[in-house]
Amino acid sequence: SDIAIRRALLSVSDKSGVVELAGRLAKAGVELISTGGTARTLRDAGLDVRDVSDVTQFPEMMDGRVKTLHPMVHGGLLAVRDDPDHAAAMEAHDIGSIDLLVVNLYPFEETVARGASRDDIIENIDIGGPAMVRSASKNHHYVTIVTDPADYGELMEELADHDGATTLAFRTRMAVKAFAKTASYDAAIANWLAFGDAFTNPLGPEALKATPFADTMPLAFTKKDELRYGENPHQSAAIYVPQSVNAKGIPQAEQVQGKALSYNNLNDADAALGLVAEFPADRPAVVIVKHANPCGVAVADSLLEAWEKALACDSVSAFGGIVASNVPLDGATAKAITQIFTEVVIAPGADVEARETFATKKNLRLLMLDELPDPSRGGFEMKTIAGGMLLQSRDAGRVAAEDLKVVTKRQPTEHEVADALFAWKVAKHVKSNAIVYAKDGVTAGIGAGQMNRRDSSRIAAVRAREAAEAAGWEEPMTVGSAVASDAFFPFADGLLSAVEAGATMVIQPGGSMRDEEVIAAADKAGIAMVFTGMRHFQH
Ligand code: 93A
Repeated sequence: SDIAIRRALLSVSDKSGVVELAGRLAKAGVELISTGGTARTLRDAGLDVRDVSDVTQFPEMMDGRVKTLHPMVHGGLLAVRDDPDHAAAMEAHDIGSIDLLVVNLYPFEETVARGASRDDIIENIDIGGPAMVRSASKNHHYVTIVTDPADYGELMEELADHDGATTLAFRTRMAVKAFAKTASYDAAIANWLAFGDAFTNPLGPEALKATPFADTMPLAFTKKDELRYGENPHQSAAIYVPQSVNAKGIPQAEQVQGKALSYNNLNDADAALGLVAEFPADRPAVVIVKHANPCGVAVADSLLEAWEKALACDSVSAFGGIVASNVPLDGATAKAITQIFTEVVIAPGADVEARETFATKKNLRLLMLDELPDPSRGGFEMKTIAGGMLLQSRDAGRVAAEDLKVVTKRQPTEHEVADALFAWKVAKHVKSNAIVYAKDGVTAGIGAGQMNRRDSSRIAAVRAREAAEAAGWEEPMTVGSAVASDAFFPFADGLLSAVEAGATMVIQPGGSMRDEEVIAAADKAGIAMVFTGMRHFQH
């Protein structure tokens, strides 16, 4: 079962170690065949090499896309040496056997990782290489395959130990490695095609709706960290990042200080980052999240003011919360944040004073990002259910002032529209049923996760009253506020409880069977209402 190496084909992208290996082979009298770049490297080192194009009598063409895809190559790799029919075919077509194949593939994953263009990435999908690797590996009973420069040393030892031949055991071991290589190579490509594009190319909501899902999902993810436990201490957990995708989010953030993030921390931090990224950096915004729901959100002229306003919305829930800002942190804001117990702070940077302040709270985790993720980017969300998995394009939907349709007799003021759009942005990130009251760029009350809309509306109003009592305000901020509902009001009752709380404007998708009833109730109360035509359920 020892097979002597007489002819070798070398075609490598990673040229490291190839000159030394080829030199040893040449010295042992092995004929060397090579593709363009590899042949050049070997010739430059003074070695005698035959071009593949000479073997195939076909030029390398189409920018190298077609160089080794030829029967003269694959016949030489695939022929069963002791099969008379195969031997006759080789004879008839003058096909010489190839005993050793040394190939490593176009650096696909590295090309994705360096943020190359789509065309560049596509060009780095190796076809001829894996085809040869598979031919040689299938025929490992006769052919030796080596795909990793780290194995050249072992190959040379094998040849030295067996008089210029390899053993079946060696060839089998290398074939296992080779098939594992082409399998993971293809998985990385499928993963990039399925997810990479959508993660990196911002697609509009319409394009996302039309996103084709593959019949089988590659889902190649790499474990980034083991987590101490999952949502509860008796659950085990880990965090994974997608392979061959330049994703940006909490897993890619730099943790400046504090102990390792827990499963819940990561989940909450993601919610906080997703919401704060909705606010353009030209005005400071602060988001405080608890249990993956925002409990206070504000935009203001200064970051400190935004923090104070967000905190005032619900200082009870903010205890042990996750704080995110859309601009770099300054010392004054850092001092204010550290006045209360905070689990995680996330921002696109922090000045020296802020860092020094946070450093005094060694349990606080500080996460720094280069930039906030684009809220209108593509991407996917997945969720397992018993017996399966649900996959959907992420909710990249956004609503602007020009998308709003006024349905009431009263037109909203410009100020009301601004508050309504602010409330709408927040509501998108609140678990359904979501009701969000907002006034002057600050959340006045948030109602989350109730099974009916009226309860969410009432809870939000109660929060606002309690915030007013705690702060000693004359009236709750819901008075004169705009209120957002993530889905339509199925009945007038939810809207009426908002009117009762003092809201003067409503923003909601519309589309209920009872829209007329709800509009009539709004008209009767003298408030303004707009329809967005877009729903933002989040469960
Ligand atoms: O573009 S390809 O898919 N078409 C081919 O026919 C082919 N044959 C070998 N890429 C092909 N290769 C790859 O070229 C090898 O896998 C190797 O990575 C690379 C070596 O090219 P060169 O010797 O020109 O540097």
